[in-house]
Amino acid sequence: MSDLVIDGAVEARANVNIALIKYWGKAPADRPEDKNLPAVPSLSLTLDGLYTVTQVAFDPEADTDRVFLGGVELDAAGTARARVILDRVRALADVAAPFRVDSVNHVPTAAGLASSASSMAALAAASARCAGLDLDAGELSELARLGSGSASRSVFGGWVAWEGRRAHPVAPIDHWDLAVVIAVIGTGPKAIGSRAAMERTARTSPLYPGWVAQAHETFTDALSALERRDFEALVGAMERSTMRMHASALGADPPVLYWQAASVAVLREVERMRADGLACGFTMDAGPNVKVFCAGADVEAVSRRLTPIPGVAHTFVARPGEGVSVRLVNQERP
Ligand code: 2P0
Repeated sequence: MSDLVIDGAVEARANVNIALIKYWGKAPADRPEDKNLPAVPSLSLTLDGLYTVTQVAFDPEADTDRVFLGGVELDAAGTARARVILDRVRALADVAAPFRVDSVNHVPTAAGLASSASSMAALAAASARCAGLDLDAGELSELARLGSGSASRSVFGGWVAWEGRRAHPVAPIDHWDLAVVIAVIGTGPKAIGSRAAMERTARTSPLYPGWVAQAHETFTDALSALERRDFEALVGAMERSTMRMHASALGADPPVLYWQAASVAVLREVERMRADGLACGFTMDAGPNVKVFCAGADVEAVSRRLTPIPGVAHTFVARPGEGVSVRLVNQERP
């Protein structure tokens, strides 16, 4: 039996991350602990200032887990997603008591950055510690992955690779002074969520096997470019991964198209900036927003070029950030 932290709560804070080399598609899962195993390796940068703070405590009075986001209790589907992690923590710690989870996202909804990575990484770290588990970062990454695949990467700061069961850090925050300018684009019709979209792509797109077949080479190209700080090679690999991910999704039945006209306008402006000698490169995820990587010193020049584009609501800048952190709260007994 574990050394339970039952007289207080544990608080964890985790940042979102952005993938340069994309996770899109899962390996088959036979056991609960095989959930969200990726079909392809991915590479990400954890971002500063866009994060989730989550408090977890045991709630022996309750008969089931209760999960609150921004003070509002989640419905059964939302709670079920968190429970995948909570059930695993209970199994590892050999405890049965329900948890109470209070989570707040500091990721603007309009930012178009999925908060599932930061939420599930924070939930994994807080609940494991609350149950007295002393997991190392790799074990925590595996636990976070059960809630959301991309959460496996948010456990670590800086540049992170994810292959197989867990992610691992590949370069620290100060390895390279790069930043991301995010062009927020009006949402248009409601997009299909990434979990359903990648499942549909894998099941119905004739382009999916091609996506999987090229993924490892694109990933190793990006790792090598990152190691030698070769910006052109890094954004080349990032843009190939982005376009091939979206191409595989376009081939699904029915097709998955995340782009708006303004998304394409931003991609064209990236081409023009490069032609003008301003080094930058784009990526896109499961939505219309475009994220443009550039040198830290060039964020204002890039923002000035993206902000006036029709259909771009606004831009904001994100820089490399830390991995998950945990602290105990309310430890004193009454
Ligand atoms: C990524 N995305 O690598 C890719 C690129 C979206 C596009 O990881 O089903 O929310 O929870 O494992 O992690 C978003 O997918 O999916 C994602 P699940 P997740 O960032």
